[in-house]
Amino acid sequence: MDRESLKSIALKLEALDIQGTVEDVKRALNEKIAPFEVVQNGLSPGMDKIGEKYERKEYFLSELSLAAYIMKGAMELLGPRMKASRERSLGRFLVGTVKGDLHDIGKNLVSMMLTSAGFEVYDLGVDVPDEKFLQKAAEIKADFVGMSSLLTTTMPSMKSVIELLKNNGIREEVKIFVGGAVVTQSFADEIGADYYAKDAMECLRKARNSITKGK
Ligand code: B1M
Repeated sequence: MDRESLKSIALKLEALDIQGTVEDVKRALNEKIAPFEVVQNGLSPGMDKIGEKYERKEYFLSELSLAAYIMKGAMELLGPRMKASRERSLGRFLVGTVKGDLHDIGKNLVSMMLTSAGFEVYDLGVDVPDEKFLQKAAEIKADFVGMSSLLTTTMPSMKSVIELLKNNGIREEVKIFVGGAVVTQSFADEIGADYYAKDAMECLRKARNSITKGK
């Protein structure tokens, strides 16, 4: 039953059915499917199909935008269900999408998951200049700096942010996380990030583990 509900969400999103996607997400929540499951196994596969159709020129920028609009509406339903209250912060987690990149759905999901688990999240938004990461990390005394990139062309900014943190003496004070559709473990290793996470759940798990383990 769960699998069918999630498949239906993916198909409705792929078909850009606004009403249908929202209704299916509501139904899945009523069926007590975990919000993260809804994203991971319902909305995300739907988004992947949209990306594939865009590559085959069956969908264009207007369809990508509509898909993002539907996804954001669905996330508004899911967000409140992810919230949990914690008395103590697990650490200050600065997060943003790197310069030149406007994709924020995955980054917002990462923020939501971390917040609900008890991290104090500072979200810089999208198209964040390298210097802004540095300035905010210093200002809030961040424990974690997380960068998201969805475009091959914006990945190099992750490296330049790390260099900037290094040159300003705060690289060793923070744990650096990178992620996003185009990012890989080997890229993370190459640029000297501490952690790569393939999805928001893995980001949360690695951030939590790093607290007990150190770096
Ligand atoms: Co664009 N786009 N887009 N797009 N878009 C992609 C990324 C693309 C793969 C589509 C394709 O061609 N198949 C392609 C990039 C190709 C590449 O560089 N290799 C692409 C392109 C080319 C573009 C434009 C250049 C198109 C154009 O203008 N001609 C343009 C660029 C604009 C810009 O940023 N400067 C563009 C624009 C857009 C929209 C604005 C229309 C819209 C984004 C709206 C928004 O985000 N507010 C959009 C969308 C929706 C997509 C696709 C279809 C879906 C992305 C998404 O939201 N996925 C995407 C295709 C795809 O990825 N399959 C595509 C769902 C989301 C939950 O997944 O963001 O990957 P994701 O996040 C995951 C993980 O990656 C991870 O956790 C999340 C899951 O739990 N994660 C992290 C993400 N950040 C993390 C950070 C972490 C850890 C994990 O640590 C800090």
